[in-house]
Amino acid sequence: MNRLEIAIAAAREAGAVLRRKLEQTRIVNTKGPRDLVTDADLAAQTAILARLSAADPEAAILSEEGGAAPDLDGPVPTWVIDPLDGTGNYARRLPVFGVCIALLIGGQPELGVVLDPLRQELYYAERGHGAFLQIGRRRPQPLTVSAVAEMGQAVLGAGWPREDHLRGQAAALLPRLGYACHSLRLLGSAALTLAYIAAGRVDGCLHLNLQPWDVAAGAALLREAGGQLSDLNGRPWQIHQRALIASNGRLHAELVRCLAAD
Ligand code: 2AM
Ligand code: CA
Repeated sequence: MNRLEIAIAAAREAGAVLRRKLEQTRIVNTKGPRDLVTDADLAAQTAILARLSAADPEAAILSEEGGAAPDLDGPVPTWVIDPLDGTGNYARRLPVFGVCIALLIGGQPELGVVLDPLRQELYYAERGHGAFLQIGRRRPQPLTVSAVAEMGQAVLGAGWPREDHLRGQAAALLPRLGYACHSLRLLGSAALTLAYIAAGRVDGCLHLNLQPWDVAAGAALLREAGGQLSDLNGRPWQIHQRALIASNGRLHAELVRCLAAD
């Protein structure tokens, strides 16, 4: 198996765990204000770690739910995983959540996999080889971002931060997007929002406090699907930044301008 196949197999195993546990999931911990962990996050993580460490023992691993934090910028290939992106949705049985697995080398995503286990939608990309969506066992289809070039026609995703001070910033910024765009969607899963931009379903998004595991896989998808990622000032995305603007590329400059307006 090559690394993409390993990542896909691990994501499918975690997805099966999430499907199985959905109806009887329990909140086992509260990591911080408004930050939950369920037994399903942990069980899905266990499945992924077992698969990755057996199949790729040389690589380092960064996972949301624990373990040491490896150096993401170094030359050692590093798996960056979020066993469950959208835990808040999952705990409420809102059917918008996903499994994210990416491989980083030197801070750059080499490949990324996002799986929506309820819809059996598998999004994957490898650097230089394009991005694809496989639904069920059907033939994978290449992904391309939307052609929407005007804010007035754009459907935009956004996150609602957990931290009070970032809520203030979000409350100041979101109305700017909300007035300018066609409509807003707060989906509750940053990774699926990025996958949807790669698939042309959503045209752009704003998130103010993402972690590497929320965004690494989606960044791999978006780059291969022709999208763009940056910080709030339009500077090229890098793995350690918290705030993210992502788009189909055509809208990017306008998004940056709209958010910078005073
Ligand atoms: P999680 O479910 O894996 O924690 C919610 O808007 C989305 O942003 C989810 O993808 C959530 O990931 C992610 N997120 C991560 N850290 C966050 C934070 N501090 N505040 C809000 N959302 C966060
Ligand atoms: Ca998570």
